[in-house]
Amino acid sequence: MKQTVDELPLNKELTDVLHQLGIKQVNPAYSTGLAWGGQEGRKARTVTSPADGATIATVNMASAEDYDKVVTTAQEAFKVWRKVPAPKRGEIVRQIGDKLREHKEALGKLVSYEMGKIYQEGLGEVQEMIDICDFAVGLSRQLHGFTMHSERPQHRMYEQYHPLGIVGVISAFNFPVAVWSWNAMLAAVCGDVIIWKPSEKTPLTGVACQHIIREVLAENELPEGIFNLIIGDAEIGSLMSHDKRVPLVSATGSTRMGKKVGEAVGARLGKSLLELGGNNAIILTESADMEMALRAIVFGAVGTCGQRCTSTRRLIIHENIYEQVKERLLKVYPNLPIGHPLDATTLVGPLIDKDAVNAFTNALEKVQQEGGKLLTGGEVLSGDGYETGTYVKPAVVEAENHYEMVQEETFAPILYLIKYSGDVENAIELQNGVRQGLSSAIFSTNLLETEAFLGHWGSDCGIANVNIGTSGAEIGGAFGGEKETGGGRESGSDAWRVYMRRQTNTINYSRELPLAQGIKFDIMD
Ligand code: UN1
Repeated sequence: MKQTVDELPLNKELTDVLHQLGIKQVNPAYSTGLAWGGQEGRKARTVTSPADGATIATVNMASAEDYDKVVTTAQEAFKVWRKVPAPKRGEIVRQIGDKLREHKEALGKLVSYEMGKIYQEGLGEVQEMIDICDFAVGLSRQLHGFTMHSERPQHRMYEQYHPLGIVGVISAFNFPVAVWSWNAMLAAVCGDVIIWKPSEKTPLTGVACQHIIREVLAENELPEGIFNLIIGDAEIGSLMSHDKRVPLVSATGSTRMGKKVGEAVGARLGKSLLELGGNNAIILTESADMEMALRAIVFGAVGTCGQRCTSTRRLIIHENIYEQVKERLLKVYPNLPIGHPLDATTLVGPLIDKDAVNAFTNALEKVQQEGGKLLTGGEVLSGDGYETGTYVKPAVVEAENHYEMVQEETFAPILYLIKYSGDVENAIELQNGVRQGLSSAIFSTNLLETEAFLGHWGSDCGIANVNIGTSGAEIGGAFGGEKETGGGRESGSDAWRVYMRRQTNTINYSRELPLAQGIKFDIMD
Protein backbone atom coordinates (compact mmCIF):
# COMPACT_ATOMS: atom_id res chain seq x y z
CA MET A 1 0.00 0.00 0.00
CA LYS A 2 1.24 3.49 -0.76
CA GLN A 3 1.66 5.33 2.50
CA THR A 4 1.10 9.06 2.38
CA VAL A 5 2.59 11.61 4.74
CA ASP A 6 -0.84 12.73 5.93
CA GLU A 7 -1.59 9.23 7.16
CA LEU A 8 1.44 9.23 9.45
CA PRO A 9 0.89 9.48 13.20
CA LEU A 10 3.19 12.51 13.44
CA ASN A 11 2.59 15.87 15.02
CA LYS A 12 1.75 18.72 12.68
CA GLU A 13 5.21 20.26 12.83
CA LEU A 14 6.92 17.13 11.55
CA THR A 15 4.27 16.46 8.95
CA ASP A 16 4.95 20.00 7.74
CA VAL A 17 8.66 19.23 7.60
CA LEU A 18 7.97 16.26 5.32
CA HIS A 19 5.70 18.40 3.15
CA GLN A 20 8.33 21.12 2.92
CA LEU A 21 10.79 18.50 1.72
CA GLY A 22 8.35 17.55 -1.02
CA ILE A 23 7.62 14.12 0.44
CA LYS A 24 4.12 12.88 -0.30
CA GLN A 25 4.60 9.14 -0.15
CA VAL A 26 7.12 7.77 2.26
CA ASN A 27 7.60 4.20 1.20
CA PRO A 28 9.16 3.80 -2.24
CA ALA A 29 11.75 1.01 -2.26
CA TYR A 30 13.83 2.77 -4.85
CA SER A 31 14.15 5.84 -7.02
CA THR A 32 16.03 6.42 -10.21
CA GLY A 33 15.99 10.16 -9.77
CA LEU A 34 12.79 11.08 -11.55
CA ALA A 35 10.73 7.94 -11.03
CA TRP A 36 9.86 6.19 -7.77
CA GLY A 37 9.20 2.48 -7.54
CA GLY A 38 8.47 -0.46 -5.31
CA GLN A 39 5.72 1.09 -3.18
CA GLU A 40 3.77 -2.15 -3.19
CA GLY A 41 4.35 -5.83 -2.53
CA ARG A 42 7.77 -5.54 -0.90
CA LYS A 43 9.09 -6.52 2.50
CA ALA A 44 8.13 -3.61 4.78
CA ARG A 45 10.10 -2.05 7.59
CA THR A 46 8.81 0.31 10.22
CA VAL A 47 10.98 3.29 11.05
CA THR A 48 10.59 4.71 14.53
CA SER A 49 12.21 7.80 15.98
CA PRO A 50 14.72 7.05 18.74
CA ALA A 51 13.61 10.35 20.27
CA ASP A 52 10.04 9.43 21.20
CA GLY A 53 9.40 6.02 19.68
CA ALA A 54 6.82 7.41 17.23
CA THR A 55 6.43 5.56 13.97
CA ILE A 56 7.78 7.90 11.31
CA ALA A 57 7.09 5.70 8.35
CA THR A 58 6.86 2.23 6.94
CA VAL A 59 9.30 1.84 4.09
CA ASN A 60 9.58 -0.92 1.53
CA MET A 61 12.77 -2.87 1.10
CA ALA A 62 14.00 -3.20 -2.47
CA SER A 63 14.18 -6.64 -4.06
CA ALA A 64 17.03 -8.03 -6.15
CA GLU A 65 14.94 -7.21 -9.26
CA ASP A 66 14.57 -3.61 -8.09
CA TYR A 67 18.32 -3.42 -7.64
CA ASP A 68 18.88 -4.72 -11.14
CA LYS A 69 16.48 -2.20 -12.59
CA VAL A 70 18.28 0.64 -10.85
CA VAL A 71 21.67 -0.55 -12.12
CA THR A 72 20.42 -0.81 -15.70
CA THR A 73 18.92 2.67 -15.55
CA ALA A 74 22.14 4.04 -14.06
CA GLN A 75 24.19 2.45 -16.83
CA GLU A 76 22.05 4.21 -19.44
CA ALA A 77 22.29 7.53 -17.61
CA PHE A 78 26.07 7.25 -17.44
CA LYS A 79 26.25 7.31 -21.26
CA VAL A 80 24.59 10.74 -21.19
CA TRP A 81 26.07 12.21 -18.01
CA ARG A 82 29.71 11.50 -18.89
CA LYS A 83 29.31 13.62 -22.01
CA VAL A 84 28.07 16.64 -20.08
CA PRO A 85 31.11 18.94 -19.55
CA ALA A 86 32.37 18.80 -15.98
CA PRO A 87 31.65 22.51 -15.21
CA LYS A 88 28.07 21.96 -16.43
CA ARG A 89 27.82 18.99 -14.08
CA GLY A 90 29.10 21.36 -11.42
CA GLU A 91 26.23 23.72 -12.24
CA ILE A 92 23.75 20.93 -11.39
CA VAL A 93 25.52 20.39 -8.07
CA ARG A 94 25.38 24.14 -7.45
CA GLN A 95 21.61 24.00 -7.84
CA ILE A 96 21.45 21.05 -5.44
CA GLY A 97 23.44 23.11 -2.92
CA ASP A 98 20.98 26.00 -3.33
CA LYS A 99 18.02 23.73 -2.66
CA LEU A 100 19.76 22.35 0.42
CA ARG A 101 20.18 25.91 1.67
CA GLU A 102 16.46 26.45 1.15
CA HIS A 103 15.56 23.27 3.02
CA LYS A 104 18.31 23.40 5.66
CA GLU A 105 15.99 23.75 8.68
CA ALA A 106 13.47 21.15 7.51
CA LEU A 107 16.08 18.58 6.56
CA GLY A 108 18.08 19.28 9.73
CA LYS A 109 14.96 18.67 11.77
CA LEU A 110 14.23 15.39 9.99
CA VAL A 111 17.83 14.21 10.47
CA SER A 112 17.52 15.04 14.14
CA TYR A 113 14.18 13.30 14.55
CA GLU A 114 15.00 10.17 12.57
CA MET A 115 18.56 9.70 13.80
CA GLY A 116 18.40 11.25 17.26
CA LYS A 117 21.23 13.78 17.08
CA ILE A 118 20.38 17.20 18.51
CA TYR A 119 18.93 19.81 16.15
CA GLN A 120 22.15 21.87 16.15
CA GLU A 121 24.02 18.82 14.90
CA GLY A 122 21.25 18.08 12.39
CA LEU A 123 21.75 21.59 11.01
CA GLY A 124 25.51 21.04 11.06
CA GLU A 125 25.08 17.89 9.02
CA VAL A 126 23.07 19.71 6.34
CA GLN A 127 25.69 22.48 6.37
CA GLU A 128 28.32 19.81 5.59
CA MET A 129 26.24 18.87 2.56
CA ILE A 130 26.04 22.49 1.43
CA ASP A 131 29.79 22.87 1.95
CA ILE A 132 30.62 19.80 -0.11
CA CYS A 133 28.34 21.04 -2.91
CA ASP A 134 30.27 24.32 -2.98
CA PHE A 135 33.54 22.42 -2.94
CA ALA A 136 32.40 20.14 -5.77
CA VAL A 137 31.30 23.10 -7.90
CA GLY A 138 34.81 24.55 -7.72
CA LEU A 139 36.30 21.16 -8.30
CA SER A 140 34.29 20.72 -11.50
CA ARG A 141 36.74 23.15 -13.14
CA GLN A 142 39.81 21.62 -11.54
CA LEU A 143 39.82 17.91 -12.32
CA HIS A 144 43.36 18.18 -13.53
CA GLY A 145 46.19 15.76 -14.04
CA PHE A 146 49.91 16.38 -14.49
CA THR A 147 51.84 16.91 -17.68
CA MET A 148 55.31 15.40 -17.92
CA HIS A 149 58.31 15.89 -20.14
CA SER A 150 58.87 12.98 -22.46
CA GLU A 151 62.35 11.48 -22.84
CA ARG A 152 61.69 11.27 -26.59
CA PRO A 153 61.97 14.31 -28.91
CA GLN A 154 58.75 15.93 -30.09
CA HIS A 155 56.69 13.83 -27.76
CA ARG A 156 54.24 15.03 -25.18
CA MET A 157 53.00 13.20 -22.10
CA TYR A 158 50.15 14.00 -19.82
CA GLU A 159 47.51 12.32 -17.76
CA GLN A 160 43.81 12.81 -17.63
CA TYR A 161 41.02 11.61 -15.42
CA HIS A 162 37.90 9.97 -16.79
CA PRO A 163 34.70 9.01 -14.99
CA LEU A 164 34.42 5.48 -13.66
CA GLY A 165 30.73 4.69 -14.16
CA ILE A 166 28.46 3.64 -11.32
CA VAL A 167 29.55 4.54 -7.81
CA GLY A 168 27.76 2.59 -5.07
CA VAL A 169 27.42 4.44 -1.77
CA ILE A 170 26.57 2.53 1.39
CA SER A 171 26.08 5.00 4.24
CA ALA A 172 25.57 4.64 7.97
CA PHE A 173 22.77 5.84 10.27
CA ASN A 174 24.95 8.25 12.27
CA PHE A 175 25.53 10.68 9.40
CA PRO A 176 22.50 9.68 7.37
CA VAL A 177 22.93 12.33 4.67
CA ALA A 178 26.28 14.15 4.88
CA VAL A 179 28.54 11.20 4.10
CA TRP A 180 26.40 10.29 1.08
CA SER A 181 26.72 13.87 -0.17
CA TRP A 182 30.53 13.81 0.21
CA ASN A 183 30.57 10.85 -2.13
CA ALA A 184 27.70 11.74 -4.41
CA MET A 185 28.62 15.37 -5.13
CA LEU A 186 32.25 14.56 -5.93
CA ALA A 187 31.27 11.53 -8.00
CA ALA A 188 28.68 13.60 -9.87
CA VAL A 189 31.09 16.34 -10.97
CA CYS A 190 33.54 13.59 -11.92
CA GLY A 191 30.91 12.31 -14.37
CA ASP A 192 29.88 9.21 -12.44
CA VAL A 193 26.34 8.11 -11.63
CA ILE A 194 25.46 7.17 -8.09
CA ILE A 195 23.45 4.42 -6.43
CA TRP A 196 22.89 5.21 -2.77
CA LYS A 197 21.89 2.67 -0.19
CA PRO A 198 21.23 4.60 3.02
CA SER A 199 21.16 2.81 6.37
CA GLU A 200 17.90 0.91 6.83
CA LYS A 201 17.69 2.68 10.19
CA THR A 202 17.42 6.12 8.57
CA PRO A 203 15.79 5.71 5.16
CA LEU A 204 13.47 8.69 5.38
CA THR A 205 16.22 11.29 5.25
CA GLY A 206 17.38 9.44 2.13
CA VAL A 207 13.94 9.77 0.58
CA ALA A 208 13.96 13.48 1.51
CA CYS A 209 17.31 14.10 -0.22
CA GLN A 210 16.11 12.21 -3.25
CA HIS A 211 13.13 14.55 -3.50
CA ILE A 212 15.48 17.53 -3.47
CA ILE A 213 17.66 15.96 -6.16
CA ARG A 214 14.59 15.07 -8.20
CA GLU A 215 13.48 18.69 -8.42
CA VAL A 216 16.87 19.72 -9.78
CA LEU A 217 17.00 16.87 -12.30
CA ALA A 218 13.49 17.68 -13.53
CA GLU A 219 14.15 21.42 -13.78
CA ASN A 220 17.21 20.71 -15.92
CA GLU A 221 15.53 18.04 -18.03
CA LEU A 222 18.18 15.51 -17.16
CA PRO A 223 17.52 11.80 -17.62
CA GLU A 224 16.76 9.51 -14.72
CA GLY A 225 19.51 7.27 -13.40
CA ILE A 226 22.15 9.86 -12.43
CA PHE A 227 21.32 9.94 -8.71
CA ASN A 228 19.64 6.73 -7.58
CA LEU A 229 18.36 5.61 -4.21
CA ILE A 230 17.75 2.08 -3.05
CA ILE A 231 16.24 1.23 0.31
CA GLY A 232 17.44 -2.12 1.52
CA ASP A 233 19.40 -4.12 4.04
CA ALA A 234 22.72 -5.97 3.93
CA GLU A 235 21.48 -8.09 1.02
CA ILE A 236 21.43 -5.06 -1.27
CA GLY A 237 24.88 -4.06 0.00
CA SER A 238 26.11 -7.52 -0.86
CA LEU A 239 24.62 -7.43 -4.36
CA MET A 240 26.37 -4.12 -4.94
CA SER A 241 29.71 -5.33 -3.59
CA HIS A 242 29.71 -8.38 -5.85
CA ASP A 243 28.45 -6.53 -8.92
CA LYS A 244 31.04 -5.98 -11.67
CA ARG A 245 28.85 -3.21 -13.09
CA VAL A 246 29.73 -1.11 -10.03
CA PRO A 247 33.42 -0.20 -10.37
CA LEU A 248 33.60 1.66 -7.04
CA VAL A 249 31.82 0.92 -3.79
CA SER A 250 32.18 3.50 -1.03
CA ALA A 251 31.10 2.14 2.35
CA THR A 252 30.86 3.79 5.74
CA GLY A 253 30.11 1.79 8.87
CA SER A 254 31.56 -0.86 11.15
CA THR A 255 34.83 -2.63 10.47
CA ARG A 256 32.89 -5.92 10.33
CA MET A 257 30.68 -4.61 7.52
CA GLY A 258 33.63 -2.99 5.74
CA LYS A 259 35.62 -6.21 5.68
CA LYS A 260 32.73 -7.96 3.91
CA VAL A 261 32.42 -5.17 1.36
CA GLY A 262 36.20 -4.92 0.87
CA GLU A 263 36.57 -8.68 0.39
CA ALA A 264 33.72 -8.93 -2.12
CA VAL A 265 34.87 -5.90 -4.12
CA GLY A 266 38.51 -7.02 -3.91
CA ALA A 267 37.69 -10.52 -5.17
CA ARG A 268 36.46 -8.97 -8.43
CA LEU A 269 39.34 -6.45 -8.42
CA GLY A 270 36.96 -3.53 -8.12
CA LYS A 271 37.73 -0.42 -6.10
CA SER A 272 36.45 0.21 -2.62
CA LEU A 273 36.59 3.28 -0.46
CA LEU A 274 36.19 2.25 3.16
CA GLU A 275 35.56 4.55 6.09
CA LEU A 276 35.14 2.26 9.07
CA GLY A 277 35.52 2.19 12.83
CA GLY A 278 37.56 4.62 14.88
CA ASN A 279 38.94 4.42 18.39
CA ASN A 280 39.95 8.02 18.73
CA ALA A 281 42.02 9.44 21.55
CA ILE A 282 42.86 12.87 22.88
CA ILE A 283 46.25 13.20 24.55
CA LEU A 284 46.39 15.71 27.39
CA THR A 285 49.90 16.74 28.28
CA GLU A 286 50.93 18.73 31.35
CA SER A 287 51.01 21.92 29.30
CA ALA A 288 47.42 21.57 27.96
CA ASP A 289 45.04 24.53 28.17
CA MET A 290 42.52 22.86 30.42
CA GLU A 291 39.48 25.01 29.61
CA MET A 292 39.82 24.46 25.87
CA ALA A 293 40.55 20.78 26.30
CA LEU A 294 37.53 20.21 28.49
CA ARG A 295 35.08 21.61 25.94
CA ALA A 296 36.65 19.56 23.15
CA ILE A 297 36.62 16.38 25.23
CA VAL A 298 32.97 16.65 26.20
CA PHE A 299 31.81 17.55 22.68
CA GLY A 300 33.89 14.70 21.25
CA ALA A 301 32.74 12.11 23.78
CA VAL A 302 29.04 12.87 24.19
CA GLY A 303 28.20 14.76 20.96
CA THR A 304 25.90 12.68 18.73
CA CYS A 305 25.65 10.51 21.87
CA GLY A 306 29.08 9.03 21.09
CA GLN A 307 27.92 7.79 17.69
CA ARG A 308 30.37 9.53 15.39
CA CYS A 309 33.20 7.60 13.77
CA THR A 310 35.29 10.45 15.14
CA SER A 311 33.87 10.39 18.70
CA THR A 312 36.45 10.68 21.46
CA ARG A 313 36.66 7.27 23.14
CA ARG A 314 39.97 7.48 25.01
CA LEU A 315 41.58 10.23 27.01
CA ILE A 316 45.30 9.73 27.55
CA ILE A 317 46.25 12.00 30.43
CA HIS A 318 49.60 12.82 31.98
CA GLU A 319 49.73 11.50 35.54
CA ASN A 320 50.50 14.93 37.00
CA ILE A 321 47.20 16.39 35.78
CA TYR A 322 45.16 13.18 35.88
CA GLU A 323 43.26 13.88 39.11
CA GLN A 324 42.49 17.44 38.08
CA VAL A 325 41.05 16.33 34.71
CA LYS A 326 39.04 13.57 36.33
CA GLU A 327 37.59 15.99 38.87
CA ARG A 328 36.56 18.48 36.19
CA LEU A 329 34.88 15.80 34.11
CA LEU A 330 33.04 14.46 37.11
CA LYS A 331 31.59 17.93 37.64
CA VAL A 332 30.39 18.29 34.05
CA TYR A 333 29.07 14.80 33.27
CA PRO A 334 26.30 14.49 35.87
CA ASN A 335 24.79 17.80 34.69
CA LEU A 336 24.67 17.12 30.96
CA PRO A 337 21.18 17.91 29.65
CA ILE A 338 19.91 14.63 28.19
CA GLY A 339 16.62 14.66 26.34
CA HIS A 340 14.61 15.06 23.18
CA PRO A 341 16.98 16.06 20.38
CA LEU A 342 14.64 18.76 19.09
CA ASP A 343 14.54 20.48 22.48
CA ALA A 344 16.90 23.46 22.25
CA THR A 345 18.38 22.91 25.73
CA THR A 346 19.41 19.30 25.07
CA LEU A 347 23.07 18.47 24.51
CA VAL A 348 22.78 14.66 24.54
CA GLY A 349 20.05 12.92 22.54
CA PRO A 350 19.18 9.23 22.48
CA LEU A 351 21.11 6.28 21.09
CA ILE A 352 19.77 5.01 17.77
CA ASP A 353 17.96 1.93 19.15
CA LYS A 354 17.76 -0.70 21.87
CA ASP A 355 20.60 -2.74 20.32
CA ALA A 356 22.86 0.26 20.75
CA VAL A 357 21.75 0.58 24.38
CA ASN A 358 22.59 -3.08 24.95
CA ALA A 359 26.01 -2.62 23.37
CA PHE A 360 26.57 0.32 25.75
CA THR A 361 25.58 -1.55 28.92
CA ASN A 362 27.41 -4.75 27.87
CA ALA A 363 30.61 -2.82 27.18
CA LEU A 364 30.42 -1.19 30.60
CA GLU A 365 29.84 -4.52 32.28
CA LYS A 366 32.71 -6.19 30.44
CA VAL A 367 35.20 -3.40 31.01
CA GLN A 368 34.46 -3.50 34.72
CA GLN A 369 35.09 -7.26 34.72
CA GLU A 370 38.46 -6.50 33.15
CA GLY A 371 39.29 -4.13 36.00
CA GLY A 372 37.86 -0.83 34.73
CA LYS A 373 36.29 1.53 37.25
CA LEU A 374 33.03 3.23 36.32
CA LEU A 375 33.27 6.79 37.66
CA THR A 376 29.98 8.24 36.46
CA GLY A 377 27.03 7.48 34.18
CA GLY A 378 26.16 4.20 32.56
CA GLU A 379 22.47 4.20 33.52
CA VAL A 380 19.67 3.66 31.04
CA LEU A 381 17.17 6.43 31.73
CA SER A 382 13.49 5.75 32.29
CA GLY A 383 10.42 7.75 33.20
CA ASP A 384 9.04 10.97 31.83
CA GLY A 385 10.42 11.75 28.39
CA TYR A 386 12.61 8.65 28.43
CA GLU A 387 9.93 6.01 27.72
CA THR A 388 11.75 4.75 24.61
CA GLY A 389 14.57 3.19 26.64
CA THR A 390 17.07 4.73 24.21
CA TYR A 391 18.41 7.46 26.50
CA VAL A 392 21.56 6.73 28.51
CA LYS A 393 23.82 8.66 30.84
CA PRO A 394 27.22 9.13 29.23
CA ALA A 395 29.85 7.19 31.14
CA VAL A 396 33.42 7.85 32.23
CA VAL A 397 35.55 4.82 33.07
CA GLU A 398 39.09 4.55 34.44
CA ALA A 399 40.74 1.90 32.34
CA GLU A 400 43.91 0.59 30.76
CA ASN A 401 44.60 0.78 27.09
CA HIS A 402 45.14 -2.94 26.62
CA TYR A 403 41.69 -3.94 27.95
CA GLU A 404 39.70 -5.77 25.31
CA MET A 405 36.79 -3.35 25.58
CA VAL A 406 39.07 -0.34 25.28
CA GLN A 407 40.48 -1.84 22.10
CA GLU A 408 36.96 -2.11 20.65
CA GLU A 409 34.85 0.66 19.18
CA THR A 410 31.58 0.76 21.14
CA PHE A 411 29.27 3.15 19.33
CA ALA A 412 28.06 4.86 22.49
CA PRO A 413 29.13 7.61 24.92
CA ILE A 414 31.82 5.84 26.94
CA LEU A 415 35.00 7.75 27.68
CA TYR A 416 38.00 5.77 28.96
CA LEU A 417 40.53 7.64 31.11
CA ILE A 418 44.02 6.29 30.67
CA LYS A 419 47.06 7.54 32.59
CA TYR A 420 50.53 7.99 31.12
CA SER A 421 53.80 9.02 32.68
CA GLY A 422 57.07 10.37 31.33
CA ASP A 423 57.21 12.16 28.01
CA VAL A 424 54.77 12.50 25.14
CA GLU A 425 56.22 9.51 23.24
CA ASN A 426 54.62 7.25 25.84
CA ALA A 427 51.24 8.86 25.26
CA ILE A 428 51.62 8.53 21.49
CA GLU A 429 52.44 4.84 21.85
CA LEU A 430 49.22 4.31 23.79
CA GLN A 431 47.25 6.37 21.31
CA ASN A 432 48.56 4.25 18.43
CA GLY A 433 48.14 1.02 20.36
CA VAL A 434 44.72 0.09 18.95
CA ARG A 435 43.58 -1.61 15.74
CA GLN A 436 41.79 1.46 14.36
CA GLY A 437 43.35 4.66 13.00
CA LEU A 438 40.79 7.34 12.20
CA SER A 439 41.14 10.47 14.32
CA SER A 440 43.48 11.68 17.05
CA ALA A 441 44.24 14.87 18.93
CA ILE A 442 46.69 16.41 21.35
CA PHE A 443 46.12 19.30 23.74
CA SER A 444 49.44 20.90 24.50
CA THR A 445 51.01 24.35 24.37
CA ASN A 446 54.49 22.87 24.03
CA LEU A 447 55.79 22.91 20.46
CA LEU A 448 58.12 19.99 21.09
CA GLU A 449 55.18 17.83 22.12
CA THR A 450 52.82 18.89 19.34
CA GLU A 451 55.46 18.41 16.65
CA ALA A 452 56.35 14.97 18.03
CA PHE A 453 52.66 14.10 17.76
CA LEU A 454 52.53 15.28 14.13
CA GLY A 455 55.86 13.78 13.07
CA HIS A 456 56.15 10.50 11.19
CA TRP A 457 56.82 8.77 14.48
CA GLY A 458 53.72 10.43 15.90
CA SER A 459 50.03 9.71 15.45
CA ASP A 460 49.30 6.89 12.99
CA CYS A 461 45.78 8.16 12.24
CA GLY A 462 44.28 9.69 9.10
CA ILE A 463 43.38 12.78 11.14
CA ALA A 464 45.70 14.32 13.73
CA ASN A 465 44.65 17.58 15.39
CA VAL A 466 46.40 19.99 17.70
CA ASN A 467 44.32 21.83 20.30
CA ILE A 468 41.13 20.68 18.57
CA GLY A 469 39.09 17.58 19.47
CA THR A 470 38.84 14.38 17.43
CA SER A 471 35.42 15.05 15.91
CA GLY A 472 33.95 17.81 13.79
CA ALA A 473 36.31 17.82 10.81
CA GLU A 474 35.80 20.36 8.02
CA ILE A 475 34.92 19.05 4.55
CA GLY A 476 37.96 20.67 2.91
CA GLY A 477 40.41 18.05 4.17
CA ALA A 478 40.54 14.41 3.09
CA PHE A 479 38.55 12.38 5.61
CA GLY A 480 39.37 8.78 6.58
CA GLY A 481 41.90 6.68 8.38
CA GLU A 482 44.37 3.86 8.49
CA LYS A 483 44.52 0.28 9.79
CA GLU A 484 41.07 -1.17 10.50
CA THR A 485 39.50 2.17 9.60
CA GLY A 486 39.93 0.99 6.04
CA GLY A 487 42.37 3.40 4.37
CA GLY A 488 39.82 5.33 2.28
CA ARG A 489 39.71 9.11 1.91
CA GLU A 490 36.53 11.01 1.19
CA SER A 491 35.45 14.63 1.02
CA GLY A 492 38.04 17.37 0.43
CA SER A 493 41.63 17.71 -0.79
CA ASP A 494 42.23 15.38 -3.75
CA ALA A 495 39.85 12.64 -2.58
CA TRP A 496 38.02 13.14 -5.91
CA ARG A 497 40.68 11.11 -7.70
CA VAL A 498 39.27 7.85 -6.38
CA TYR A 499 36.03 8.51 -8.29
CA MET A 500 37.88 8.63 -11.60
CA ARG A 501 40.18 6.45 -13.64
CA ARG A 502 43.58 7.81 -14.51
CA GLN A 503 44.91 7.59 -18.02
CA THR A 504 48.43 8.37 -19.18
CA ASN A 505 48.67 9.69 -22.73
CA THR A 506 51.81 9.96 -24.84
CA ILE A 507 51.60 11.80 -28.13
CA ASN A 508 54.23 11.75 -30.86
CA TYR A 509 54.25 14.82 -33.08
CA SER A 510 57.42 13.93 -35.03
CA ARG A 511 57.91 11.78 -38.13
CA GLU A 512 60.19 9.34 -36.29
CA LEU A 513 59.31 6.47 -33.99
CA PRO A 514 61.97 6.46 -31.28
CA LEU A 515 61.42 3.84 -28.58
CA ALA A 516 61.64 4.63 -24.90
CA GLN A 517 64.71 3.52 -22.98
CA GLY A 518 66.72 3.96 -26.24
CA ILE A 519 65.83 0.49 -27.48
CA LYS A 520 66.82 -0.21 -31.09
CA PHE A 521 64.32 -2.30 -32.99
CA ASP A 522 64.68 -1.83 -36.73
CA ILE A 523 62.62 -4.10 -38.88
CA MET A 524 63.92 -4.95 -42.37
CA ASP A 525 61.60 -4.45 -45.25
C1 UN1 B 1 31.25 10.00 10.61
O1 UN1 B 1 31.10 9.89 11.81
O2 UN1 B 1 31.09 9.01 9.84
O3 UN1 B 1 34.36 14.90 11.61
C2 UN1 B 1 31.51 11.28 9.92
C3 UN1 B 1 33.19 14.71 11.98
C4 UN1 B 1 32.10 14.91 10.95
C5 UN1 B 1 31.92 13.70 10.10
C6 UN1 B 1 31.82 12.41 10.84
N1 UN1 B 1 32.44 16.04 10.14
O4 UN1 B 1 32.90 14.39 13.11
